[in-house]
Amino acid sequence: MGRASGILKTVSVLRGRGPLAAAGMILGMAAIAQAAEIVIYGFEESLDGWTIPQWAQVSEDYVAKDLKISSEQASEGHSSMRLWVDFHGGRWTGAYVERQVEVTDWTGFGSLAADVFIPAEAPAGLQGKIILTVGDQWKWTEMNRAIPLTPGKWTTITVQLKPGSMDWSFFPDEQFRTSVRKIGVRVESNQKPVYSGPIYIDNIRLAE
Ligand SMILES: [Ca+2]
Repeated sequence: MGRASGILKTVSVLRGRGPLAAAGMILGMAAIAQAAEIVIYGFEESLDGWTIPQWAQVSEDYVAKDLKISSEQASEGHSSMRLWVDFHGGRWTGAYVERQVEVTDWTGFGSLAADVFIPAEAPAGLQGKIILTVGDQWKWTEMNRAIPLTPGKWTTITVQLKPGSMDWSFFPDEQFRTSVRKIGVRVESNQKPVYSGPIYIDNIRLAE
């Protein structure tokens, strides 16, 4: 099995589709092999299983109110995932969404990226992070820094998955990307700014 078809198989299962769907994607194979990057969640037809987890819905620290797909903004295709948030300021609050993945072995991939958009009228100061839940113990694993989000623009948040990556609070070994359980994205306000409105997430992708 060639590298591209191996990735194709992984992606088709990540998306929860069968081998027929994978065969249907073969036309895109050359592009995948060339770009070595594949969109795993594009929010074109559904939320692809993404949710605001129950614990976040009942936590005072977490302020995401509603989640749906929207054609108001997109960095890939025609729609994105829209998260309605209510950052009231005065202390740390976050808006977190996640999805459990079906294929946990990401050995073939070197990085994960997600695009996040906040409207032009939103204040500066909001920041975003990718969070993975990994391993047999389902360890919550955050990036070691948050990425500033620029109002009116898409911001790409990228994390490296390979051994020795500098993006986490520890240096991951080869084991790290063999057991990925969940992908999460969190936008946070550390005491400020105050913002109530939409945040858009799109084009969640893996690259070699
Ligand atoms: Ca999209």
